[in-house]
Amino acid sequence: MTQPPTVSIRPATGSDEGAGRLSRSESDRLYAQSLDDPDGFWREVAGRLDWIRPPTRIRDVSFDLSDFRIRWFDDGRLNASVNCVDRHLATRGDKTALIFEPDDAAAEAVHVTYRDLHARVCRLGNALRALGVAKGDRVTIYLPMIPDAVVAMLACARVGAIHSVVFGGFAPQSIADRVHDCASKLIITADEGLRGGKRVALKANVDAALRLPGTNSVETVLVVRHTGAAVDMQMPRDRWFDAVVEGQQAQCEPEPMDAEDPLFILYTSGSTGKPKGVLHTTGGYLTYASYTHEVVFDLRQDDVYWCTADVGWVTGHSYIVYGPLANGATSVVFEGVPHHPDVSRFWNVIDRHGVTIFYTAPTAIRALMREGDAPVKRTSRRSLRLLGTVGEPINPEAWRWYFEVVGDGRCPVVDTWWQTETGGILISPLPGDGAFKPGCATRPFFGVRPALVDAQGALIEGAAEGNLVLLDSWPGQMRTVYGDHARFLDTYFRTYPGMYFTGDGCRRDADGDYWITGRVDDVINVSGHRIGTAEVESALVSHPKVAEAAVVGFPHDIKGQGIYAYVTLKAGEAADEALRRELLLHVRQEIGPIAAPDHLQWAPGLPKTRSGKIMRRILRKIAEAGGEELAPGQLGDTSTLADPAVVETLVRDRRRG
Ligand code: 6R9
Repeated sequence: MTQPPTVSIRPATGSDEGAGRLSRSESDRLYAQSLDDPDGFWREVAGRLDWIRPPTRIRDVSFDLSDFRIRWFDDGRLNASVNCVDRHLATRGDKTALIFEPDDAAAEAVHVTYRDLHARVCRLGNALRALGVAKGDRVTIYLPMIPDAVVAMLACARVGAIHSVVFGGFAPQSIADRVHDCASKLIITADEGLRGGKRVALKANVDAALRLPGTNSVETVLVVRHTGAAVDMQMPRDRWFDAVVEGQQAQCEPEPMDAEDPLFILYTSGSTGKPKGVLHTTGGYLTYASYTHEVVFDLRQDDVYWCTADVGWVTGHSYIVYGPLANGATSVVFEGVPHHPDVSRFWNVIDRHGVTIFYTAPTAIRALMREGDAPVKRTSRRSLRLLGTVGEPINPEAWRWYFEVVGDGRCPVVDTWWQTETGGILISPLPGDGAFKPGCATRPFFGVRPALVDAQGALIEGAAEGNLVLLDSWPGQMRTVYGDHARFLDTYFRTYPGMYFTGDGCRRDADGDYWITGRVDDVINVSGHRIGTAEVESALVSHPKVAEAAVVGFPHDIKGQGIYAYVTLKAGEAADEALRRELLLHVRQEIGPIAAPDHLQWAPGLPKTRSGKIMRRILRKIAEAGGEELAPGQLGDTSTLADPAVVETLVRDRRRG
C-alpha cells in the first residue's frame, strides 16, 4: 500500500506558536509511560482536579465477563461543578468562561465570567434543591445553545443530579422515550430556540412529549425565556426559570460525589432497538475530558476556544462544557448555524472573538468548501493557531482545504476519533507532531490501547484492515447503559471477549497509524450524528400504510452518509409522491429532522434469506450504485436469497431513479 504524503506546518515567520507544545518524542515517551505504569500515570493526571478526598485507588478494571468491572479513582470524592467553576474564582474570577454568540449575527455577544457563572450555577442549584431535586435524581435538559444550557448542566452536577441533555432537534416522541427511560423528575427547556433565523418550538415539543404515555415521572418543567414567545404554561407543573432562580442565594453547597457516582446520561443510537442511555461517572470522566482537552488542543491560558458542536451531543459535553471549564478556558457557545446569515459566519465569529482553537465537523467543512475560497478569504482568521475535527472520517480533500484555506497552512489539524461511549478523544494526532496525514486519526492518546481484530476476533498485526477494539480501559470510558447493564455487556464486550468493541472499521498503515473507515454495524453517521437504522425503520412501520421498511446508509457528498429507505406498502396502498412526502414528515415527527431519509424507494418486496432475514448488504450495494448499472456479481453472494426476482426489481427501479 502506498502512503499518501504527509503535510507539514508552515509556521508564520518569527512566530513562537509551536513553543510549549509536546514534541513528538515527548509525547511518545508519555505514551510509553502510560502503558508501563498506568496507576502512576493516571494518579498524577488525576491530580489536576480538586478533590474533596484524593483517590488512593486508581484503577480497578476487568473486561472479562465473569469478573467484569470498570472503576477509576473509586475512593476519591469531588464535585464536577466545583472543578469547573469555584476553583477558578481565586485566580481567574473575572476571566470570561463563556462567550455567547447568538444566532442573530447583528446581536451583541455576551461574556459570562467565571464569577458570573458561579452565581448562576449556585442560584439554579438552590432552586433545583427547593424543587425537591436531590442526589441521583434525573433531570432532562432540552435547551438551545445558550449559556443557560451550560448553567443547567453544572447546576445538576452541583446538587448531584444526573443530567440527560436531549438535542433540541429531537421530536416529542424522542423526548418522551428519553424521559421515560430514566424517569426524569424535572425538565429544563426554553420557550423557543433559534437556528438560522428559524424558531424551534421547544416548550411546545415538551408539552407534546409530556402528553405521551410513560412521562408521569416529570413533576416540574422550568422554562427559560429566550425569544419571549408566548407559550402555554400549565400550572403548577410549569415554572419560569427566571422566577425560580430569582431571590436564590449566589452560594450553593456542592454535593460531595464519589468518583464513581453518575455525572450524566446521554442517549445514543446503536444498531438495535431504542437509543441507549450511555452513563458517565464523575471522577474518571472529568479527569479524562480535562486532560485530553489540554493536551490534544495544546491549551494555553489566553486561548479563545470554540467547539461548534451542540451540548446535545457528547462533543458538547466534553469539549464545550466539562473539559474547557475544568481547565479554566474561555469557551464559545454558538447558537447559530454555519450558513446564516451567510457562509462566512464561522470565519466572522473567529475574527470577532479572536478564536485561537477551532473544533468542528467534517460535514460543515465540506458544506463550506463547496462555497469556494472567497467567503473564507475575505476574513482574517489570524488569531487561529489550531484546528480540529470530529464526528466522522474526514476525506483528505476536505482536510487539505481546512488546512490550507481556513488555516492558511499555519495550523495543525487534529482529526480526533472518539465516541459518546469513550467520553473523550482516544485517537488523534497531537499538535506538536509537525507532520500530519490528511484523513488519518493517527495514533492513540496516552493510556489507550487500540487493536484490530478480524471477524472471528483474532488480533491482526501490522499494516491491515479490521474491526477496531480497545484492549484496556481509560478513565473516560462509559460505565453502563442506564438501567440495562446486560445490554452494555452484550453490545460492547460480548462480540470480542475481553475487548471493548467500538463498532468502527479501521485500517492501520505501515507506520502503525490508524485510519477510521466508518461504522461496521447498523449505525449510519449522518453529518456526524449517529442514527440507528432500526430506529428509522420502526418510525416508518409505525405509519398505518407501511407494511415493512429497511434502512441503509449510502455515500453523501456533504453529510458523509445519507439515509436510504426501502419501503413496502400494505396491499392496496398507492405508492405516490404525496405518500412519499407524508412518510418523510412522519419520520421527522417521530424522531426529528436529522433522521428523515434522503432517499425513499418503493419496494414491492425486500431481499430476504430463506429464514426471513433482510439482506442489508444487498440493499446497501443497490443504494450505493445510484444510477449506475450493477454488473452481475457486484451484489456479492445472492445464493441465499429466497426470491432473486425481488432484487432485480429493486435494481431496475433504482436505475430509473
Ligand atoms: C465524538 C462523536 C461516534 C462515531 C464513531 C465513528 C465516528 C467520530 C471520528 C469518527 C472517523 C473521526 N467518528 N469521530 N470517524 N474519524 N475523527 O462523534 O461521538 O456521536 O458517539 O459518534 O462517530 O464512527 O464510532 P458519537
